[in-house]
Amino acid sequence: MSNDHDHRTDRRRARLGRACAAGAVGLVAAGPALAAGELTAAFTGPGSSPVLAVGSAAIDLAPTWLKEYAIRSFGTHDKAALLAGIYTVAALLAVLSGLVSRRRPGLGTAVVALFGALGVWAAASRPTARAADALPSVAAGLADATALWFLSRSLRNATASAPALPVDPPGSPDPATTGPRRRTVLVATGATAGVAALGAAGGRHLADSRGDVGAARAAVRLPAPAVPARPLPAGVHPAVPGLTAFVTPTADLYRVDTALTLPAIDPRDWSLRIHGLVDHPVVLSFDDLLRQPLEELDLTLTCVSNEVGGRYAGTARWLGAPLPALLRRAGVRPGADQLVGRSRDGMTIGTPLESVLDGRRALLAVAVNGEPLPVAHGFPCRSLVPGLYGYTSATKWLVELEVTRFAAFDPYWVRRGWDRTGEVRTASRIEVPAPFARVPAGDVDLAGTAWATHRGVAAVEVRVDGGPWQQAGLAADGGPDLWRQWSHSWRGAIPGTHRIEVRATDAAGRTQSETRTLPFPSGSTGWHSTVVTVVR
Ligand SMILES: Nc1nc2c(c(=O)[nH]1)N[C@H]1C(S)=C(S)[C@@H](COP(=O)(O)O)O[C@H]1N2
Ligand SMILES: [Mo]
Repeated sequence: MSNDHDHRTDRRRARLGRACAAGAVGLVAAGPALAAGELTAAFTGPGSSPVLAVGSAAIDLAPTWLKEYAIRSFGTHDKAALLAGIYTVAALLAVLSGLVSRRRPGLGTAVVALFGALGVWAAASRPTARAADALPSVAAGLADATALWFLSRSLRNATASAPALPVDPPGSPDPATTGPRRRTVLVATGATAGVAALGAAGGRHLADSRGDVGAARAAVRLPAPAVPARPLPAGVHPAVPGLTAFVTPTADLYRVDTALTLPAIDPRDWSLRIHGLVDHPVVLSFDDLLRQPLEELDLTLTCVSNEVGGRYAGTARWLGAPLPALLRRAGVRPGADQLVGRSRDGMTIGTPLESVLDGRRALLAVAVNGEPLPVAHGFPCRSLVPGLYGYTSATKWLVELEVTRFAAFDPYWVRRGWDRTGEVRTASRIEVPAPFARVPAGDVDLAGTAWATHRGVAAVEVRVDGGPWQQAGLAADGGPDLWRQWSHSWRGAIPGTHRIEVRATDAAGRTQSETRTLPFPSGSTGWHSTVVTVVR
């Protein structure tokens, strides 16, 4: 091999080494940004942290297909997936800022400034934004720019201080990564990373402790209901192993919302304002709410994003103040047709007023299954309206109810093209046997759950391999606001692969349509089916 060739390889290696060092410097310089952002956000509110603000803006800007895709593929982990994506993009930009700073420090600063500006814009775009929400991103940008300037300068000095190739003998170590200057760079980089890690962890901790409403939640004393729920009839749940529980344990309730950080609301600082097209606007404190004649309501809540056979449905015993009575007290004016709930985090949810006032048991719920609402499910207060999907009825972290008109205001999901009524579609699913289960030949237990919330389920039918529909046995009826479980004995199943299908009919006599549609814009339709293998 020629000497010349060695030179070239060495030079290439040295260049690569320097590029890596510069990229690493950019990445490390983003550490103080993270720390400054978190520490500042501990005071301005967790939602204003640059990463979370950008994440929330991304959620609001995401097209419907992408949101549906995220809910479908990541389920309740959709937010973790989003944050992982944001951190990845941020890390790439940080590396880029280090690389360009090598030759053009000004350009590096520009990349950082762009990044800070993105955070400021995102924070300002939040529906609940205040001027102070820009501070964490500004602090992060300044910290990043300072660290980047300082670290790249020491890296440049280390590189420049050594004589350049090819004067060096072949194989001599790269000056940027050796010698006393190298130690300076390493120490500075390490110290920056260490301080940043401490700062970020400290900021997180501070934010968590400031936003912890666990104690306030534990201190809530729930009054006894003025109207207790009737006990559920015996036999609402067929004793088939593997079938969903009739009442969903609170920990298993599905969660769907746009909140990257859960609103932390101390009930002592909470109030609910009922205003708009009313004769007497009302403001209720949490104690005022608890002094209402509280009612218990057994209700199945479902999400419009639930796909055929999906798990975004749950049944619980809710406790709350009757909403129709409060609205009547406020005096709804003629012409009003929409009730808009606003949450502490700026979500708006619009409910047809006629649904709330037609006699159904709409609630301002404060408790579920005997406990104050979990923070993830709306503590301290959320609305519930039987028969409507969550996105048009179930505002969590509720702070405001505005009586208005559909013509006057489009709430969050309606602006994104979803149906403004949100009436729950009839749905049914097969839970037993599990998909692709292997079951012994002979009689096979089939079982599942169906709902047509507020209308009630009148019939469930199943069929095997496209054969004749057969009536499934319906378990005891808990009432129209609750799902209904079913079971059926499939007689004489013979070995092989079989397809089982289910469909339900609501109390109005309408049977689920076979046509498969996606959740957007008014809920999925189609028959759920499952494939099982019968073995000898
Ligand atoms: N503040 C707020 N309330 C919200 C939402 C939200 O994103 N933010 N999502 C709604 C949707 S789409 C559904 S299905 C229900 C889900 O309630 P859960 O998470 O308690 O099951 O909450 C509703 N209320
Ligand atoms: Mo939903």
